[in-house]
Amino acid sequence: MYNLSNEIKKISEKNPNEPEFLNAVKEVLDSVAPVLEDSKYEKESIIERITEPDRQIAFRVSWIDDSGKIRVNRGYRVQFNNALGPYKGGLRFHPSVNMSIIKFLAFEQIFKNALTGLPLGGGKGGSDFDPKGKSDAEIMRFCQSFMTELSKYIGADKDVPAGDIGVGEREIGYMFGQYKRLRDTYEGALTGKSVVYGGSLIRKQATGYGLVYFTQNVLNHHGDDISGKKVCVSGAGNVAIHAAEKAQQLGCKVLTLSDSKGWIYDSEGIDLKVVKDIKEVMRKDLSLYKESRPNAEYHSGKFKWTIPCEVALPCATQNEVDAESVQNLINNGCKIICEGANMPLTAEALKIVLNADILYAPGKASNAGGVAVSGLEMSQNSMRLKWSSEEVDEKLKGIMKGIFDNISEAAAEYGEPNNYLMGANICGFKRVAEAIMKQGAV
Ligand code: NDP
Ligand code: 2IT
Repeated sequence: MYNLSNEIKKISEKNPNEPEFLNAVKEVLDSVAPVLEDSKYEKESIIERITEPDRQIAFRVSWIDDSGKIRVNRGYRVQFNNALGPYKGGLRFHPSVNMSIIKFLAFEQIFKNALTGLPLGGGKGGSDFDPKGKSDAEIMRFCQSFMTELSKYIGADKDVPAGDIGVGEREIGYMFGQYKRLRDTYEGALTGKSVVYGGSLIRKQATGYGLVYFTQNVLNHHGDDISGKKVCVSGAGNVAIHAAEKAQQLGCKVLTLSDSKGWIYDSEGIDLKVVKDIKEVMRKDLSLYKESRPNAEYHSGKFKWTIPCEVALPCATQNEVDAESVQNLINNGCKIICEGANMPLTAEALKIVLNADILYAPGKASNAGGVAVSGLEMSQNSMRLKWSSEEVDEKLKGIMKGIFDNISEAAAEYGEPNNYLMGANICGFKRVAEAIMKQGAV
């Protein structure tokens, strides 16, 4: 049987200077400790195999800015595990991107993708390129250069990237165009494409909508309903906007959003038309919100979750919610935190939440709607057909319900029925481990 602290020590020594990755590994291994009591996992070296990526690729991306100067960034793709299907996971363009962050995201993605029940392995990629303040032409030249190298490693049956922070429909379009030109093949090697040329309806909305469907499932299970709830959301990107949109459609009042510069509080409920115009059309910051909604508040700096709410949906980035913030939520009577972002709670904040009287769902379960609809986009591309919005939305609802049912069953089986972190990690881990064990010494 495994000695877990020994294993964690070995992994830490093998991956120095990778705090985000090590944090993600520790969280999963801590949760699955009761499963690992079965000695078959140790016999089959599952921890060693599941924590070592199949391969991690880093490459130079040279591109020419509008002044004619050659600029250099670093690109990454971590192909972590393909026991269940082709590597699948987003690309992040943000100056903070490094190998530790990409490895942590790829590691989380393995279990998230397993939870969807679709045939998807786990991977993630990106670059330290900062899309902010760049012209469309600069974004295009960067994406083309990035894909010139990435195209050597991906393919519809091999590795299928999508969007993440800083990568949306525009960037996917430029990368898809370049991939097609290099390969001379029209295949679904990327998801999150525009619906104009092979994207799935509802993909853009899927992570945010799925998050709210998931939250509704948890609340229903506890004899409650999302309708009429006060909701705080952080972030103002793809996930945050569509989470807020679905919450409003289901009768919630959404009070806050945030971005990297500051946050807004609108006691009458956020006007998403104004937000979409600022963030998606003008690509500016939320300080402009007050120009259209003078009664709203704008605060520069970090959002500390000080506005009382019943539902909290962190949808910006990792480690955005610290101990003080979760304490604010708990003190103000928040009932549930469901993660739209990947690992938005710091390890310290998570510890507080797990010991408090508040429901909590980890991102690998609650934000899996995005990659699930990416899986459906892959199916539609392979079949050369297109499902209606209603069809995709129904499938998304079914997948989110399936994830909740499975993880709550796993949590109950291991004696902690409300511990959805444990349920998600156990359920995802067991699926991947079973698949690895059936495929021999790979
Ligand atoms: P976007 O780039 O569309 O939006 C990100 C938002 O978060 C922006 O409002 C951005 O602010 C803010 N933000 C990013 N980094 C920071 C930071 N360091 N500090 C403060 N604010 C920050 O990304 P997505 O909405 O796609 O992704 C949000 C989260 O959801 C990420 O954790 C991502 O991994 C996760 N996720 C995304 C999925 C998807 O399908 N897109 C699927 C599942 C999870 P600003 O506008 O100022 O840049
Ligand atoms: O974190 C995620 O799940 C994503 N960024 C979406 C991945 C995908 O392949 O759709």
